[in-house]
Amino acid sequence: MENKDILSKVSDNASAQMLEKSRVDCVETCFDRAETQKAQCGFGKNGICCKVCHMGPCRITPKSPKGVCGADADTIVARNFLREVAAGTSAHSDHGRHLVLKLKHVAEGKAEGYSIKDEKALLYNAKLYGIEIENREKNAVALDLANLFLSEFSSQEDNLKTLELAPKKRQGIWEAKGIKPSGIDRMVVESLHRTSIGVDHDYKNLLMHAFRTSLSNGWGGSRIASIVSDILFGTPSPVRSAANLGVLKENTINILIHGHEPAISEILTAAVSSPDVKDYAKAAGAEGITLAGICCTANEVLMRHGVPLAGNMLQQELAIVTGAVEMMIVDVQCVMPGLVDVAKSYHTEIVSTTDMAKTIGAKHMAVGESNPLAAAKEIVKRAIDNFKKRDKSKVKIPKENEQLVAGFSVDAIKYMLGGKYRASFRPLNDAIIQNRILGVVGIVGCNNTKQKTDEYINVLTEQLIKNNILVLQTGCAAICSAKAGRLTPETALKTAGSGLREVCEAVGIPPILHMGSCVDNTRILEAAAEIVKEGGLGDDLGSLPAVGVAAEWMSEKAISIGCYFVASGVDVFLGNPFYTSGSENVNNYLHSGAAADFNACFHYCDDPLKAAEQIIEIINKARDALGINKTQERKLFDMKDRREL
Ligand code: SF4
Ligand code: MSK
Repeated sequence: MENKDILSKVSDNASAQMLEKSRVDCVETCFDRAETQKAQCGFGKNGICCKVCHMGPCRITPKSPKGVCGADADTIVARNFLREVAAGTSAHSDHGRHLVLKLKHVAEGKAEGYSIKDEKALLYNAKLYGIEIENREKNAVALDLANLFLSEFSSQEDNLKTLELAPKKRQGIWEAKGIKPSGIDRMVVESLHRTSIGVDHDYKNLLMHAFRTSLSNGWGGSRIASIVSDILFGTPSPVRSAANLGVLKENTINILIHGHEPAISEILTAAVSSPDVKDYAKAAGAEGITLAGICCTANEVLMRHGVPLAGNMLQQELAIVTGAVEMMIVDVQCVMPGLVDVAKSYHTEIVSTTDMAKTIGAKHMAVGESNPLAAAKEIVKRAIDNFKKRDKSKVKIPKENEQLVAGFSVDAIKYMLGGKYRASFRPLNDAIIQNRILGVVGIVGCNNTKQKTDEYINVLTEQLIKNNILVLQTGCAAICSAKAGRLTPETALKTAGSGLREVCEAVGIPPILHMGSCVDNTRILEAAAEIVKEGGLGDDLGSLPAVGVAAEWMSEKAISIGCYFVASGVDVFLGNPFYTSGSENVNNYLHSGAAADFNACFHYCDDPLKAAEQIIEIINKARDALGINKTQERKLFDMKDRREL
């Protein structure tokens, strides 16, 4: 691969160096495989290939506008879309379910190695769901909460209780449209039923169920996952750390954790810092152990322990190409099967830890229910044993290693804004009303080999903060800003607009807030619901000057996330398109018609600068509707103002 080709694929220098090294080492990565997959199937891209029964596969063309059963493009495209939403919903929600079961086992005294780390979060959430907390043992409260959450998965007729955390007006919209979900599992099963041969053929009916299913993710499975993670592992608060492949070290044992579910990575974090494991590493001739993360497992342990970020989605193979990784420990989601082949060229071992996610060629070492800490230590010691196999001639660690601040849970933001005794969103609402902050944009999602990594996210983020828009980030998008050095107040404030800078400096927050993993997108909704509750910016999520962006998305999870944002009233920009263009009706509904139902829809824009302009236009329209789009008297928000609050 020529240097200019490499620079057209990745934005950061560390990735470029490793991509170049992969060429020298004759290692194939996703960037090479993307080349060999270049002529991608047009039927797949347009969503007009159907194989839900074995009379097919049927493909829609002008000459054959209907499948064997008579299904047209609208039906086929809508069915495919709903199946993607169902898959995304199931991934996030199953993650949530595993955590709820862990909470249940903790409450029953059956989960060795785990405990309730954040009792305040337990009591706060139990109260939120109407569970009695006075004079009760915390385990009894936790058991009730876990059982309530399990019923959110299994409920057959009742609507999800978690929906009640949304503003009343939005709940009314869901009721009126008939899309209030009942149990999460039922929504996913019904999605598969409806899309099987000969069931639901009305594209609009299928799409409405897509939105209903997504709500069972955003206001169900994902929200529950974030709540339970906070209870079991602690609610994140601001923490300093570092990002990019330069966090790996020449003289330490380098272990990467990759995937999504925090239960295993929490135990691994504990194992790495235990004295016997540290001594074992020293005895192996290393200066210590460097634990770092990839993708959203990285975000989980960064938010709670300050574990550094080695990289985002498309850096998972490049991290191994450094030649300095003793082991990559994986759990679920976004883990490429290609890792095993890359690892063969170095001494790296890939270890899978959960029975539901195995890869041929990876060593499987389950971290189960019985003595998980011992299992985690065994894995880490195996990584240490691997250190002696490292071939120094193959080691090249890029220098890139940017400082960052992360850990902005909703609780932490409230605390930063209002202080310990008056934690509140009021100062943010006032700053928006007074036009110091124009609006809020959530930038979420992945990297995609179809786009130069990180570029869309970086360009858009810079434009937005320049225009006084507070940016909330999660997932691999947040890792992208971290690598660009934009997650410290010091660097980000240099490019922020004057109003945003004033507010951020007064309350001590950066203009780009890292709020967690991709499951934590619900923290963005939680923050939006808090802003509505605080008052002065309308009575619905749909009235806020707020927009969501999935800039470089690739996963079915991102489609589900986009749908629950739109159904919640938040417009969503996509940096690459859905596979829906084969049906004008489906495409038009998603990209404009939905606005009549939800006051929000999807927008596809492949140019981040144009996207910034369109986002600002949407935000200004929302401000006009709220009657706050006039220049207010500009005034610094000082300590006196905060005390008066
Ligand atoms: Fe073809 Fe209809 Fe079967 Fe789909 S469901 S594969 S369109 S016959
Ligand atoms: S890991 S879903 S690539 S954000 Fe959550 Fe990153 Fe997207 Fe996976």
